[in-house]
Amino acid sequence: VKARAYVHIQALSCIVGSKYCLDGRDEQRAYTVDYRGIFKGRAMAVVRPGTVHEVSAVMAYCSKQGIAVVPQGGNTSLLGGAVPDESGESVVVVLSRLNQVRSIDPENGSATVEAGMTLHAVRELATSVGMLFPLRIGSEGSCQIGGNISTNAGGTAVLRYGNMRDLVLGIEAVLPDGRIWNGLRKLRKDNTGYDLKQLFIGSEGTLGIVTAAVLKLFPMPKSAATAFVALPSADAALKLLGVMRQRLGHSVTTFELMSDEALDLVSSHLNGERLPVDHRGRWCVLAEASSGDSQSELDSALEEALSHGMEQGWVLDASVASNTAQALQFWRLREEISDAQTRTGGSIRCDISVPLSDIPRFIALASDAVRRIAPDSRMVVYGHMGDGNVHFNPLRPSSAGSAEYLGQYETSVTQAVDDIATGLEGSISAEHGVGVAKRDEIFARKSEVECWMAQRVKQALDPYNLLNPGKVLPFTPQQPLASVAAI
Ligand code: LAC
Ligand code: ZN
Repeated sequence: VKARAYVHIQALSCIVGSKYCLDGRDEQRAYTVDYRGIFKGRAMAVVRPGTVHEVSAVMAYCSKQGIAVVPQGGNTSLLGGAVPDESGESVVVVLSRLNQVRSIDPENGSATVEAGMTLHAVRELATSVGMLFPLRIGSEGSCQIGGNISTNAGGTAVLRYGNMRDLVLGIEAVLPDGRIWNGLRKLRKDNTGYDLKQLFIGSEGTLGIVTAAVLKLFPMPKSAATAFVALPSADAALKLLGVMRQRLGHSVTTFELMSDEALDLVSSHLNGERLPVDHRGRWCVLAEASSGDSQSELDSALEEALSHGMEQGWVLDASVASNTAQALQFWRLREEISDAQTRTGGSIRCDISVPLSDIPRFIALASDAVRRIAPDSRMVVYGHMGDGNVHFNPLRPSSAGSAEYLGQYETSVTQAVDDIATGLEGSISAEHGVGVAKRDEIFARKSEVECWMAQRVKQALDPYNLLNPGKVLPFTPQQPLASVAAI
């Protein structure tokens, strides 16, 4: 086995250069373990190709040799979708060196970029031509466009601009046999058959390796207004959102809900940072509006919506940021929650969505269910309420150890929370995807016909199960090459 691996490593080094073919355990670690240190795999080699042709050559070689390939972007996945399994037999293909801007066309409202550009770099690129690339997630400094596409990333501007799927016009991908598909179209209309790029969006690298994409750019809003609001209940938050949408229409860009336990956690993580509101209820909301109108028009529309909320008793207190620095301070309280959880340890992470109107009901039912199973849990609940999506993440009481709490409750709490979401016709993975962590549970909950269709798509594009095996779909052992040849 060792001799065989040696031959493969030599061949891969010839393609990408020995400097970019890592075979030592230590130098591989940043790519074989996820950033939270929860999913730990091993690889035969980690390769870092510099061009799409090198990606293609690596994939063609691995395909001929029957070697599994795990594509990886910024390695910020929460569900283990981007790291290899423990067999040590797969090759991790890291896209970070494919980080060039291929072209930018402000008049068409599009930019063609390679998969390894960080989201931050793409947002800066758009800004440099006076435009906006609206995807916004906390990991923007590390996560990469290819990963954003492969996981159909969501985040905090979906309410206004949609998920990643809505932001992609075209794709270039390397297929499991190594061929390159150039689907880098810059069109807003193209009804010429199956929309094949959709197969690569959200399929977590199981059907092809995304190497470049044409992204939509938007006019940069002229004004933005950010509010931090305290509310007595999730139901009040729903009502406030309704009023904001009535008064501000499409300008409502962000509507993020946070429970008091989530805010306690993040504020201690930020060394006791004070909240922008004096009167705290059970919940807070970070709301942002942005538009092409003047700042004063936007401000007064937001103030009106908040005053109306106060009169109705839905709003207990509200603070509107008076400058960008203050807005960023509000944002930090929201965006640091996930990291605060990672550092604290002992979070059961459920990422659910239900029809927006059912969010308060979901939260009430799920909180009751968790209290029955694990009574002292802290209800760290936060997320993208405007999209009907909350991260419902019960946290260990401070008296309990992380491993102890997770060992005792993770499975039963997850099942209970997911059952409630399912009962409300919701999703048990709204934006974090499948990876390995959610794979079996998701498949067990889907209908036979849906599982059949997914398996057939996989078989059609990747008949030998070489691309990211064991992710998204139930694990099926790889076919040996002998039977491959016979097919
Ligand atoms: C967030 C990540 C965890 O919303 O999805 O912060
Ligand atoms: Zn989120």
